[in-house]
Amino acid sequence: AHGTQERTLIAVKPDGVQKRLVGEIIKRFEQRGFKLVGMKLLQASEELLAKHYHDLKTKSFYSSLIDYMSSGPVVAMVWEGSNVVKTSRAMVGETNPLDARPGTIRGDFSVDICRNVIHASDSVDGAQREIGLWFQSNELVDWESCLHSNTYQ
Ligand code: DGI
Repeated sequence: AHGTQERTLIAVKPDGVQKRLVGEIIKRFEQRGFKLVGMKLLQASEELLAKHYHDLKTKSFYSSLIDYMSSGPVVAMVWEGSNVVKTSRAMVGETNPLDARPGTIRGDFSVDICRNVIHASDSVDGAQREIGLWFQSNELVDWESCLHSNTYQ
């Protein structure tokens, strides 16, 4: 149960907050057995979003993406566990909700690529970079799980 511990950045996007999906999303990560080590509700600045999405700066949809992501509050979280980066991408589903399978978060709660409910880091290195953008180190809490079974990470 205690393999290599990874961390990932999960963010409930403004449409996810508006659709009251914060609790549902937290529930899925808790039930999967991951450990919550950081969480906050914030209005993301354009400066933060520009850093977060720097890869996409040349894309045609970039400015609408920044407008959407800054249109309302986001819930940013850091989840920890073995293989959490890859597993959370599987839980989230494909970028385009039309390709996301039922049972995934995007496949269950969205239909539009411009409002796809949730962000999840796509690599261990990317996660580290993103966590550094969204959180100060003193906002992350290291706590020991007292449930030492195979159920919890
Ligand atoms: O890691 P993902 O969020 O699954 O995907 P990504 O990092 O390639 O893109 C970041 C976000 O940008 C994505 O969640 C939605 C938006 N996006 C990506 N590709 C397109 C897009 N938006 C539009 N309108 N069209 C796209 O082709």
